[in-house]
Parts: sequence; structure tokens; C-alpha cells
Amino acid sequence: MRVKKFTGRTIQEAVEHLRQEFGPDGVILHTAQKRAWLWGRVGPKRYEVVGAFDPNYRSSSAAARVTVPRKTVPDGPAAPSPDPKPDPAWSEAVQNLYSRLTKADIPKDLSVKLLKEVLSQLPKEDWENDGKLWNQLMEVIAGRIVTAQPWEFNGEQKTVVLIGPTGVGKTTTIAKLAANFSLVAGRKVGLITVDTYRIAAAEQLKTYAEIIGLPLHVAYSPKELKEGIAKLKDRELILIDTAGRSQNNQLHIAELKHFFEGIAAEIHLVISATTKPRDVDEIISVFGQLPIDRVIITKLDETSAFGVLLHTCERARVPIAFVTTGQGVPEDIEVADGKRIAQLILGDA
Ligand SMILES: Nc1nc2c(ncn2[C@@H]2O[C@H](COP(=O)(O)OP(=O)(O)OP(=O)(O)O)[C@@H](O)[C@H]2O)c(=O)[nH]1
Ligand SMILES: [Mg+2]
Repeated sequence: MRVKKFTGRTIQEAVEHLRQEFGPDGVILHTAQKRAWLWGRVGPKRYEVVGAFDPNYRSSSAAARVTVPRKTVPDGPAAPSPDPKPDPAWSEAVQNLYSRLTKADIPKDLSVKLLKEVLSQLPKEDWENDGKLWNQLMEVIAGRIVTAQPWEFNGEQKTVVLIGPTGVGKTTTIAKLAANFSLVAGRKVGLITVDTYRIAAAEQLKTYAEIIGLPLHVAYSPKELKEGIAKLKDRELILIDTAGRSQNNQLHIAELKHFFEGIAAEIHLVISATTKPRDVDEIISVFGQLPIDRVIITKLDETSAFGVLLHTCERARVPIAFVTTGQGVPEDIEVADGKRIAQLILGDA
């Protein structure tokens, strides 16, 4: 892996230098705005981009990874398991997998259901074979993780709104998406924030918009939101940030709903991977008052029990679009991949 610092008068220029040297597979590790000190006086602004390139790893940017095949969401809830208790006749190998699943925070009834599915797909002679059981369970879990179709830009404008509880990482995720789709994928991106509750909230996104070089509109009312969208009509992608809402505050949820009525946008519900399964149910039921199209799961780096990804997928019944894995903008985001998520949940064979 090669790591190198690139500079430019604008962030675009610094990224361009990185592209020239590392090509499309170079990834941005860090961006910063600097002022040079010239003989004790403040010099002109410079932008710095630290990039990395691994010749053995292709297509490593989030924008380039937007190529996962679409899986279809099954209709209606899955049929309940007739017997949600672990079977005393299970082999030690199956019992081990059961405890792995429950340790990953997968509810007991779902764990039993998954293992029954595995056993029904394997011949009896394999029921004590650790490797074969693990492989089959991986398949079963990956098959249940529904991931979203890649974002395509075919002349139609795409408008995406991020909603969700407070502090889950909505604004940071918008910054990651904005940087990847504009700087890496070269798309025309515009930003809107309707988070006018805290003074610092709009400033947070404004800083990112300035660094990346993107237009940002602050909308204080549904009317201003519509005006903001109209002003960004030349943009291929509009990303809209909202204020975090507690799932226990019905008034806030109603207000959010009112803001987006009649707006043709894809609504992404953002949930942290550190959320307890019971709270995930509550969040989905309350935010589900809005028409949720996708989920984004953040803070994968803050937990070692990844069952919440499967649980969210089962409950929300919409595809997972992205997962985020750290505070770093823009690099800590990935397009959701069913196999990779199944591997995280189950751990190594
Ligand atoms: N560890 C980790 N931290 C993250 C991730 N994404 C965001 N954060 C951090 O979570 C904190 C809150 O992030 P914000 O983006 O402000 O969250 P928000 O949902 O916009 O918050 P509100 O607007 O107040 O509701 C910040 O410290 C982020 O750096 C992630 O994937 N992993
Ligand atoms: Mg925010």
C-alpha cells in the first residue's frame, strides 16, 4: 500500500493530483484545509488530501463499490417458526452456532428459525459437520440481508433524505456520501439541511459543503425546502439532512412528516449498529410513519455484535443501502453487501 499527501488550491485540485498518480482505485484517507505561514504572515488557503493506493485491491472507493446486485425484498413478514425453542436433539455443532447467533444479538426465535432452515437444507450426515453447517448458515443469513440497488445517474435527479434518531451519524453520513459522489465519482451534488434546531447543526454541514465545494441551502419551512430543491435543479444528486428526532417524541415525527409530504425523495432511515434490538423495533415503528425506502446502519466500528443488521433488515423490510464504519469523512462508508454483513454477524468459520 502506498500513502501520499497531495495539495491544491482547491480540494478538487488536490483530489485531481491524487487521481493522476493513483488512478480510480486510489482512496482518500483524510482531507484538511491549511493556511501556509509565509514569513510570519498568514498565507493563502491550501487543501490537503492524504490518499492511499493498494495495487492488490481494486475498486475500493465507496462510489466504485456501488455495484452490488439487487436482491428482491420478500413480500410480507416471513412465516413464524412453529417451534422457537432450541431443539434438545441438536448436535454440539448446531448448539455452538446457536450460541454464536444469540451472542451476536440475534433474537432467540430468529436464531432457531435460521438453524432450522440450515438443517432442512443439509443431508443428515452433515448435521455435525462444523464447516458445512457454518457455510450453509452464512448462505441463509446472506440470503436474508436485502441490500439496495446501486445508485444510478441516468439523467434523472435523485433526491435522498436521511432521517433517524439523534446522534446516529446522519450529518456525517451525508458528508461522506457528498464527498464520495462528487469528488470521487464526479457527480453534481447539492445539499439541503432542514435541521435548524441547533445553531451548530447547519454550521456542521456548511463546513463540509465549503471544504468539498458544494452548494448548501438551509430550509426553515416546507416552502423553503421546495425552493431549495428548485434552486438545485442542475444537480444530479440532492442530499437532505434532518434534525435527529427521538422516537418517543410524536410531535417531532409529525413535523418531519409534514416537511416531506409531496416531495419526491428516497427516504433513508439511519440506525446505529449499537442500538438494542427492542429499540430498533420502536424506531422502525415510529419513523415508519414516513414512507421509508432504505436503511443505513452506522457505527459498525462501535460494536462486536452485528445481529442488529439482520434484525433491522427483517423488521424494516426495506433494503440496507450503506453501512458506516468510523468517523472518517469520506472513507468510512461502504455500500451494504449481504455476504460481508453475514460474515460480520457469524464471525469466522
Ligand atoms: N464511531 C463512529 N462514529 C460515527 C460514525 N458516524 C458518525 N459518527 C459520529 O457520531 C457523532 C454524531 O454524528 P452526527 O453526524 O452529528 O449525527 P447526527 O445523526 O447528524 O446527529 P443529530 O443531527 O444531532 O441528530 C459524531 O461524533 C460522528 O463523528 C461511525 O460510523 N462510527
Ligand atoms: Mg445532524
